[in-house]
Amino acid sequence: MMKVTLVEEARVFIAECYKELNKTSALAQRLKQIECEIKTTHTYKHTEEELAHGVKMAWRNNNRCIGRLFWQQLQLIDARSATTAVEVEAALLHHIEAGTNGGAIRPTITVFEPGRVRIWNEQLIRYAGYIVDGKQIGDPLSNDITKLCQRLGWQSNKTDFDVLPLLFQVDEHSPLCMRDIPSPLVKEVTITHPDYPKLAELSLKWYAVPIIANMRLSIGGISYEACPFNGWYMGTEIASRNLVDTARYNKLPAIATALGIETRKNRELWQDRALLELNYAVLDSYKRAKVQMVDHHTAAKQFAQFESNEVEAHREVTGNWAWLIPPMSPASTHIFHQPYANTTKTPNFFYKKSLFE
Ligand code: HEM
Ligand code: NRG
Repeated sequence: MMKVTLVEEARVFIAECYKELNKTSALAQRLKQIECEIKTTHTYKHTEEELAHGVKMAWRNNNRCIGRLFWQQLQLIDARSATTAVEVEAALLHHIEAGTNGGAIRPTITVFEPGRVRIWNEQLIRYAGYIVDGKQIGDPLSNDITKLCQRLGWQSNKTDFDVLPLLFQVDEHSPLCMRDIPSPLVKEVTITHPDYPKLAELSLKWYAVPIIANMRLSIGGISYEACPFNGWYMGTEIASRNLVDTARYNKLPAIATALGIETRKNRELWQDRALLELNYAVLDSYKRAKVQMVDHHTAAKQFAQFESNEVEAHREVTGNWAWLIPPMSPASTHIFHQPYANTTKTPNFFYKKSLFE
């Protein structure tokens, strides 16, 4: 396959972007200027307006995301001028605060200059994981980064829910910076069930806002390697996966016991009954705590609205079926009953090589 050049990728993005922004009259001049800039510097810089729209397109194009109805609401924080550890830390803490917004979560993305900042955290807020005396404590997904933090001098109480520090470099040659997140910035929700007080005795909780920090954002041939972004949670992410997967918190048997459900026979559906009540408890707990969260039925309805909006806008809806169906009662949503073209449009978010390998 012939290599697509930066100029070509820039051309395609800028043309689409300016069309969507009703700025086609400025297109020719901007393209000429970008071509000049690439000739002399081998790269080009997006204007803030291009970046603000490019990040929205990237969200809109992500095949795995069921939350895309709200793509136009994404707030950009342009942190391309952050170059020192103090500035990067301030930008990350500001994102946590602005995105959380006291529980009225704002979909937010912070974009750092390409090829500079490296964030080691998978999400800005994540619980640590340890193996102590052969027993797992906390989130097993975090065992590697937790070990690294400990090697760098991080001390913790070794509970199931220790919030990891921020871990980043200002560029690839700089030392790792490790900074605790001030706890007032970390909103958390304790999980209770209105009808089963015993569930509270498991002391389960989760943080309010998922802020994914380990993906790469590609816009018009430019790769933004540090671009933490957040929306709000769909209940199943926590109640059908994080607290339940055997490779995560693995709490289903304990939950069934707390609910007084017998766990001996598969065909009595104890797993399904426990999952249902945990999902109910998580949604109810976030509601009581006034932290925004969507249930999977509402999210699927919102996604249906997104699909019809896209048809209206004459854009093809692409999707990854296996990721779009919720992990609970998938066949109760329309998504289950139709296929999606899993082709990749850009701008988009991509995985990058793990920094731990
Ligand atoms: C994936 C929901 C906002 C980008 C997902 C997933 C869910 C979801 C349920 C699947 C996650 C999983 O199974 O682990 C939502 C909801 C949002 C939202 C309810 C509320 C506003 C956003 C925003 C962005 C975004 C603001 C980016 C600007 C993505 C991406 C993935 C994803 C890139 C795929 C992650 C991966 O490949 O690992 N979303 N999302 N989402 N979402 Fe969203
Ligand atoms: N399942 C992960 C989060 C993945 C993205 N989900 C969102 N994204 N809701 C978890 O922590 O459970 N978002 O940007 O809101």
